[in-house]
Amino acid sequence: MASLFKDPNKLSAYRDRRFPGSQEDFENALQTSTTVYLGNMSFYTTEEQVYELFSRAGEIKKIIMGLIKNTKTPCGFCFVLYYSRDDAEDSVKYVSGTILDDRPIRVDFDWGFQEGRQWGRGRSGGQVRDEYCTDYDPGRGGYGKLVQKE
Ligand code: GTA
Repeated sequence: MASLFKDPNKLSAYRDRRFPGSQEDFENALQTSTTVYLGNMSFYTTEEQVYELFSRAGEIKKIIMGLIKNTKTPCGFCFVLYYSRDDAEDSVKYVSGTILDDRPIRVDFDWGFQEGRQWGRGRSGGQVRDEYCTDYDPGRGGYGKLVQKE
């Protein structure tokens, strides 16, 4: 079946500031990669739960949980590596928006995992978005880290 994801601009709204290449390299990677990013996960969701849900789209090669660097505990995102591009596309099409641990998850194309990308990039060691969260979110550590300091 022909891919529904032909336009690189429509593949992902996210641009990784630390991607080591040009915009063109980034778009090429997004179009061919077999890796997806899973966001808006609960900190309590396990790798086994991710495996169960994401293997519905195809055979999984590896799951890399996103972690807080100093505590090595989950911080609400992960990378799922498939063997096939079609399966990665299916997970963006069909798994994104489904509910995992009571949360609507977001599945995004990713340019590919590299060592270091498993760590949250926020100042507190978790994800950047959680630093600014002003709502109380028990599945993601309560209030945003910067809000807690105020
Ligand atoms: N493929 O959407 C994604 C994605 N995100 C959000 C993170 N990663 C993603 N990969 C894909 N798609 O490897 C990857 C990163 C890294 C790992 C952890 O997850 O490539 P991070 O979330 O801690 O840091 O990354 P990142 O992505 O460098 O943060 P960024 O781009 O500054 O901000 C992410 C979101 O945080 C923004 O979209 C916004 O919602 C929020 N945010 C950032 N700054 C502010 C601010 N000043 N105020 C309010 N909200 C903010």
